[in-house]
Amino acid sequence: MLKPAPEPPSHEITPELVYVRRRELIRNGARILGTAAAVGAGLTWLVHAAPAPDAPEAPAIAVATVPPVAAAEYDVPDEPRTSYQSVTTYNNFYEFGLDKDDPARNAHTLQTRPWAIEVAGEVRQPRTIDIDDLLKWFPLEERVYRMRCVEAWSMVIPWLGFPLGDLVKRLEPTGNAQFVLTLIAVGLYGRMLPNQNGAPLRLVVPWKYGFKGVKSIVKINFTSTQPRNSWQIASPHEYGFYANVNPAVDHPRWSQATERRIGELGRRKTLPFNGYAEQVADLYADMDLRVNF
Ligand SMILES: Nc1nc2c(c(=O)[nH]1)N[C@H]1C(S)=C(S)[C@@H](COP(=O)(O)O)O[C@H]1N2
Ligand SMILES: [Mo]
Repeated sequence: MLKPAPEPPSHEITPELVYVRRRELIRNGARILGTAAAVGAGLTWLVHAAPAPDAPEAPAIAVATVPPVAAAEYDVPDEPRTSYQSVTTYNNFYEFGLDKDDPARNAHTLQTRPWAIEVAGEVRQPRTIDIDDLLKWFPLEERVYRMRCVEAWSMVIPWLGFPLGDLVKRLEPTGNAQFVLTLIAVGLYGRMLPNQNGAPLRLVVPWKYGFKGVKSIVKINFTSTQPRNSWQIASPHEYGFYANVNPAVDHPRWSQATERRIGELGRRKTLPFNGYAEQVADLYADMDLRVNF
């Protein structure tokens, strides 16, 4: 059974982040539009990063340069958003327990400050970055994505974050990397990311099963060889490297043809690439997706 969303503790809202982003907002607004009026317009975005109807009142994250309304290509307009309560109390975060309500109960023990991210591997300059420095690098934008867990349940979540591609460019890997649609999330529903959802930094790859969405990232390692992920190591015949959402390829223990959308009765048909085929299917055009699951 789901517990009600806990009141956000005041430390969840990082004052430094809000302060820093407000300054950045003013700077970006000035740079991009060059007028005092534009700066004023920017400041209004700060206050209407709309929280969920059922989200407890809390200051919104400052959103610089991109209005906190998902652009059409990053929205799921015909499918209702999963409630804030469900998004933050029905979680997979095995470090904090195996039941769905364990992370919401236990993740308060996660200390998200200080927080360092190690950048290693085939990159111009291996180094360690402090989360509060990294958070100043990019404007935040809202993207509403479907999320489909390999366990055949799904949600629709309004994330707040920045494109992984922008981060990768800034880290200067020596090889060529290409990223479509992929977001690094630092918030959801216009608020700071709760610990149970992977604070302070979490990957969102909407066309892949949820287990590719690494929570609470501490290291980014650029490699030229395909790494093995934890779930592959745990059970390679059940969880593959690609992990593309695919209704035609069943999990060995259950069908992937349909899914339970949290908060809805009945089931929905699972869409190829979780509904993002138009954007990403060509990346896998030459692949046998039964072998490369
Ligand atoms: N570090 C870590 N990240 C993780 C997991 C985990 O157990 N540990 N579970 C994954 C799985 S299986 C899913 S479905 C999503 C769930 O994200 P949510 O709880 O924010 O909905 O997180 C993914 N990221
Ligand atoms: Mo999952």
